[in-house]
Amino acid sequence: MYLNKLFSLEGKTALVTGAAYGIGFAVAEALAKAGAKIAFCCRSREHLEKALGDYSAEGIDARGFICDVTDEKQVENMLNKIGAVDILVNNAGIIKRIPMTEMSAEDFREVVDVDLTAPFICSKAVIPGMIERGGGKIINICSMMSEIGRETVSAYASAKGGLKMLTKNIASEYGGFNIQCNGIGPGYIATPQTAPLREPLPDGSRHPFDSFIISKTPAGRWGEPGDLAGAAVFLASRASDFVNGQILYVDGGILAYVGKQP
Ligand code: NAP
Ligand code: GCO
Repeated sequence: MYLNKLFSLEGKTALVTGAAYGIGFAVAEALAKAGAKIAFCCRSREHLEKALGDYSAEGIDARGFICDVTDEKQVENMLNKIGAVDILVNNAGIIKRIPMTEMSAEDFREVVDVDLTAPFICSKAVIPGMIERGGGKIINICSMMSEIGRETVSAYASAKGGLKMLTKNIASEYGGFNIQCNGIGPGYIATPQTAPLREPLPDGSRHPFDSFIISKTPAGRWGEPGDLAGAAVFLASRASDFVNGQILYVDGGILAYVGKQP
């Protein structure tokens, strides 16, 4: 009973961006199962239709919208249709794996636009309503790359590092209005975004990056989108009312580990 009350999202409306599949879908599913009403968006009509069927198969009555979150007008129109948002999850994100010296400024800007500017646009749009209603929750989906880098992901790491700081800044600027803004830093999670890193080689052997991640993760496996459910419900619920500006890494221990000894 006590735990139900602490983690219940009954009566709350959550907007999860980019939740047609992958991490966003799993987070929206978890929030719905904790009692929240779900609104989600994505860019493709095909993804939207499929997702509506997938939510419905889980017994979730989700409202879906076509909305590119980098476009302020589209975000505004979507929010007018949704009404009050108590929980915003900035999940929509893209990655371009290109060595930095070969990457165009245009490609770099596109990644920053989706992964950093869009969370600014969506948060900016819901904060006034949250203030009016006495509070709210914003969860930014960050990354290992909010802390560490690697070859080919300069734009993504720059955006996700920036998203960590946007998280801390929203917490600093609006914490006094009972708004908690925290991040979740997923480790390597098996979704379409990371599928190219897991694709078996032509001879059927494991992709070297796949083996690398398993050896680099103390849990010894890739994460599943559902691994993020607990952190999402915690950060969306009153259980986290005095937690603000934090990034909760859900990574099977990667960030704690120096790597397997040779
Ligand atoms: P994904 O499988 O590629 O799914 C991305 C979702 O975002 C899709 O629903 C996509 O639908 C939507 N989307 C992309 N750009 C959008 C835009 N401009 N406006 C609205 N929707 C948009 O990605 P994922 O792996 O689930 O990752 C979700 C988030 O977690 C991302 O921010 C990612 O960087 C982060 N993350 C992922 C991992 C991982 O290992 N997978 C680890 C750490 C962090 P449409 O294509 O229809 O728009
Ligand atoms: C990559 C990956 C990562 C993950 C994730 C790690 O190419 O290294 O795609 O960046 O998606 O964000 O937390």
